[in-house]
Amino acid sequence: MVYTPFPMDILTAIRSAEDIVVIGHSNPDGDCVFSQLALSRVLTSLGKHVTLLNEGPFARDEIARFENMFLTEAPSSLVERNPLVIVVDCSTIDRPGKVIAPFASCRMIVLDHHSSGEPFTDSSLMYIQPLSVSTTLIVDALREALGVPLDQTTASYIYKGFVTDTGFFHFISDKVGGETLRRVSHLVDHGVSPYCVYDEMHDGKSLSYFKGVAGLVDRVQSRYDGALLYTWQTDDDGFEGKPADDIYAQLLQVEGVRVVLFFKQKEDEIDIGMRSKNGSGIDIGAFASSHGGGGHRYAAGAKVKGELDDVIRNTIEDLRSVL
Ligand SMILES: [Mn+2]
Repeated sequence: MVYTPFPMDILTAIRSAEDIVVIGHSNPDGDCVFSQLALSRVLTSLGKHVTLLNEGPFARDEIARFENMFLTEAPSSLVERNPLVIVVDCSTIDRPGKVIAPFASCRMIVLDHHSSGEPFTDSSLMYIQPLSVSTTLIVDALREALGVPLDQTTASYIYKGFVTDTGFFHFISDKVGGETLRRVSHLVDHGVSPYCVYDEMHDGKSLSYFKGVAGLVDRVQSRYDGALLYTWQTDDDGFEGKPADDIYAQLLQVEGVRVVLFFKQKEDEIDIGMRSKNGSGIDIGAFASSHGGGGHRYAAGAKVKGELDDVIRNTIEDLRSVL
């Protein structure tokens, strides 16, 4: 059973709260944004006053149009009301960035599915389920526990987080059981069209985006007899859009590959996106954790200060023992 019963403290805290702030991680992805949006609808239907906080940026195409539903800073009037805080899709307290600091003394519920991390609230207010393929499915389980009926818009948010984190059904192992897909079938019964959502979340890219992706693929380097493939993007590339997921999807299909790394220069920091191949036996989340980052078994990341060349060289060297 993936979705074990929710701690009574979580349900009681939500039922008795008037003001609730829902916080997600900075640089949000679809699972984070749609978890916040779905949870907001569930809580609003219970009569709660809900504020969505996320410092952004809302850089990905599929979430950009929802930006106006979020505050990027905590209003002091809200902090003074001592709201209940619910943090979603965050495994450590630094993931939300600066928006969480004003609420340090508030009661905090954490809903997450990352396999690594540092607890940052009372254990009775945490619901951490690494076997949940997305945080939106945890929100769906919470909705059910609170006795809130599903509606089409909430179902579409839950589905969009699910497809973001599963690469549209790709990264689902048998360990998560039929329970996961039964939850998804319920979403379809409530009016979600998988076909339409796929198109909605992929269409509208420019041709120059794909030429840019081709350029990044063109510079891919292979190490450890092809077990590692990596590429990089610098500020000078002037790239529009977020190519990482398209890069991973292609490179993870190459014969013999076990790990794909994508280095992205952001001013004085390098963002390292990491993926390991299903069946490779490599827990890239654990590797990311040992480099100050975190994530899941097959998908993780870390931010490292330094020059691009140095970070690439050091990371590749550190992977030697893993590969
Ligand atoms: Mn997630």
